[in-house]
Amino acid sequence: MDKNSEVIPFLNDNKYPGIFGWIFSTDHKKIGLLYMYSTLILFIIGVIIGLLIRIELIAPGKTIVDPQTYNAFFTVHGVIMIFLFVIPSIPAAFGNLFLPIQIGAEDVAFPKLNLFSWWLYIIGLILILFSLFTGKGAPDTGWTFYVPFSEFTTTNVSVAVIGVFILGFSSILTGLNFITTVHRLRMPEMKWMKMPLFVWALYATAWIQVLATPILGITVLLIFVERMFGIGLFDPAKGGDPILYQHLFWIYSHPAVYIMVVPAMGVITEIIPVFARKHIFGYKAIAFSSLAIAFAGSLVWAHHMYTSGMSDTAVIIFSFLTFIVAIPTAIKVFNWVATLYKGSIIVEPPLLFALSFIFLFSIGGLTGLILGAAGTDIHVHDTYFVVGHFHYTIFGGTGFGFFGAMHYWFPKIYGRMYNKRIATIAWALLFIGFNILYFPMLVIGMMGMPRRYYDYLPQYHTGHIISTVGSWILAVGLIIMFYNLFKSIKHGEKVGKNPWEAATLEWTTPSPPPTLNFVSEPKLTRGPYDYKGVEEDEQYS
Ligand code: HEM
Ligand SMILES: [Cu+2]
Repeated sequence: MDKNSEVIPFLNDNKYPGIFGWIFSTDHKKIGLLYMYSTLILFIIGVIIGLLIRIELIAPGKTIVDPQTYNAFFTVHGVIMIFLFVIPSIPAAFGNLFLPIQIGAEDVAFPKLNLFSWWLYIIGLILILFSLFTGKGAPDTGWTFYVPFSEFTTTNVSVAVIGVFILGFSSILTGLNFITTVHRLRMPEMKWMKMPLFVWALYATAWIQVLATPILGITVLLIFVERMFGIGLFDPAKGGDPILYQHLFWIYSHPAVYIMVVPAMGVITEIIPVFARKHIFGYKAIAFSSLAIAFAGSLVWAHHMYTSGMSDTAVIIFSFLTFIVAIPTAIKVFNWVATLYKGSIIVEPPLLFALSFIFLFSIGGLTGLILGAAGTDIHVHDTYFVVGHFHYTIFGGTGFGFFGAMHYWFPKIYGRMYNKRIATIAWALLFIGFNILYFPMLVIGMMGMPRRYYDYLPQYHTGHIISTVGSWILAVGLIIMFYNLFKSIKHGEKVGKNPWEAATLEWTTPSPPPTLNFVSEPKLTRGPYDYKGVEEDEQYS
């Protein structure tokens, strides 16, 4: 393989000078990195606003901002984290980077559409940023834009919802591209049951993106229309129905939580067998449970609406369906644990993130059952218990899955390794800070602390102090983690093709991969989790 040294890695292959070589590139890997950098910047902005929220809440009464600004803070924090970070992050960043390589393809099915999707993301982002600084102030509705408030408020909701509408298109097009890519561009030897499970997870996600996202697009567009023309869709005073809005919103937004977490589960499924040196336990069960989650997860939207006045029968049906989703989810967790069982476990940073994903996501799932059960939900509905629950699921799950992906694929993307000791220290701080930050939220939520409140009663004070201190520990962990990764892009130790001795196709091509992904026609010599005789990493020379 002397040819490797002549191959230009995708990072240096520039048709245009400077930044244009990136923002006009149709290479799926560059687009993946564009998404990764843009979603990470948004994540950092979202975190800074989250830290400000926590500082405001460290004591009752006013601490740093007035109530109106506070409302803008939690709205913008939520909108950024959901629509600009977690939904696009793993599929658009790591899916773009590795889906084609894992199936032996040169690119996605529609490379130009892929670039266009990123541009739509940026346009949506610009509109949302625009909405913060123009008109009569940043939106203050919460990220759910619940009517009728979102129609009466004078803040800049109209611009923000158009931004969300455009982001929806970006997501749909990415999904469409991935579905077509998986169907049409797999190398011939790669049958469905030989695909890496990350590809399966992305495939299931792509279907949700294509089928559910249009509903969100229409819904936010209807808010815009009603704000502009006052035609009485959702406003009861004009004969509209606010509950209709909630149905439409959650018919998308519940499946959206699976857009966020199924790809992360895919990442975990790649990491665990590599570091347990064992074939994944229950390949088919994991593949089909991704599809099952996508399907069953589309039927449970009304569990967000138990308190909105549905019939008892409806409540019971939606509660039952919600519990059904726990089955394919639990199948995955059992299979990960079974893979680890009696494995020859090698503790490396990606595995630490994967293990904390399992732990934190399980707490998220269990608290989710408390919310999914109609009886207990009545007590904790709209309290901090909900805030604790979804941070455990989405940040503890998807967020840690994303960090795991960064640490797992970093050497492949940049051809260098980060400092593993620093990565481990960062991980420990993240994990500890995370629990100190969010666990008290579950407790004060059960005590009755309402969600989205500026001020609170003295009995919640201790919980808020602990939580705010936790947010600082977490922030230190993030700074160390990003510093370590960022520095290693240029200064990390060089690595060869396959530093983890993994078996999927991306590890058979040079690090970083060349523009068309493979130096010579890729060959499928083993299953994706078959580690027998995986070649030791060649030293970089
Ligand atoms: C340092 C990290 C973070 C901190 C300190 C933080 C803190 C908070 C706090 C205190 C609230 C509640 C605001 C209120 O109810 O008044 C909140 C809300 C929210 N957070 Fe975070 N958060 C962080 C990271 C994240 C991440 C990574 C995500 C998504 C992946 C996220 C998604 C949300 C959403 C969607 C809301 C809206 C809450 C609602 O609808 O009531 N947050 N965050
Ligand atoms: Cu839901």
